[in-house]
Amino acid sequence: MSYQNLILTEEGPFITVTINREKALNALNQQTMSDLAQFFGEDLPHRENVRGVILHGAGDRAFVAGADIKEFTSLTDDDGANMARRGQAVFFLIERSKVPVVAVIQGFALGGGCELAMACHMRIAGEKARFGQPEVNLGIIPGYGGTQRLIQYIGKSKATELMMTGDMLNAEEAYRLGLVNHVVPQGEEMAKAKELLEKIATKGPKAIGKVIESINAYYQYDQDGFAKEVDCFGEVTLSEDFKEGAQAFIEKRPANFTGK
Ligand code: CO8
Repeated sequence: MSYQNLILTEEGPFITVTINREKALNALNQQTMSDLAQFFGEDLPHRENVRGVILHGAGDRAFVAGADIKEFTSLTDDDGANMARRGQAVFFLIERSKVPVVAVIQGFALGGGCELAMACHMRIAGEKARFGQPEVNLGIIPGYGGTQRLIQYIGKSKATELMMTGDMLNAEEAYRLGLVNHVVPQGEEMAKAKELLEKIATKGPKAIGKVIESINAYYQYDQDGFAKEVDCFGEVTLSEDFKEGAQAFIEKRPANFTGK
């Protein structure tokens, strides 16, 4: 299979998937989302000998700086909810993968990037990593599962604060709150991820798949939150504030929100 925005590097039983949009800080445009859906939905399930996947972003400035804001300006009325629904479906493919997926985070993991990292089974952060859900700066909310998964990882109080302020966590704070599994010096992220996956690869692959399935079941007791997020996301993408927020980002100026 071929991918426009992903680079696959195979090394023994492991595949490293690089999101390759360095100039846009690896922002998730629709092509990249399609590539991720193709890899995790169609390609990976047929590779029986794969024992782990590392997901990271090209360069050292960002894992992923969010959904591609430049694509937002052409959204039509129904697009917001549909994009959120489709994006959640892609991230469910990752979360439900039978082989472990480890996110390696260097630099920014913001918005959809933080949501992508949270859909992976584990996260290794470099010491300069930054995490956040800054969607409110654009007049929208997280739409790729962030309102649900951030609470699962760090608890409701801090998740609420982060999603309302758009503030970022540094790597140590993210570790202390339980968002990441390990923080390592810059340049050692990949080695740590490989070390982790090599250890897991010595265990029974079927058992690892069932660990993932069972852990995911813990969070399926109420999927209404995800549906609610889709509805809310659809609503905010219809607002004037959102148009203003996206335009202000592109024009590199502060947004002038009116609450409409
Ligand atoms: N989308 C598109 N382009 C981006 C994005 C993005 N999310 N982030 C950065 N870029 C681009 C910049 O526009 C810039 O491009 P150019 O050189 O052509 O102007 C390039 O990447 C480098 O960025 P900066 O010059 O801004 O780099 P800085 O080091 O000054 O700042 C930041 C880095 C802080 C990461 C800054 O770029 C930033 O704030 N980015 C936006 C972060 C953000 O708001 N992310 C959330 C987006 S919304 C989202 O993810 C919603 C998810 C759910 C979507 C549901 C379906 C629609």
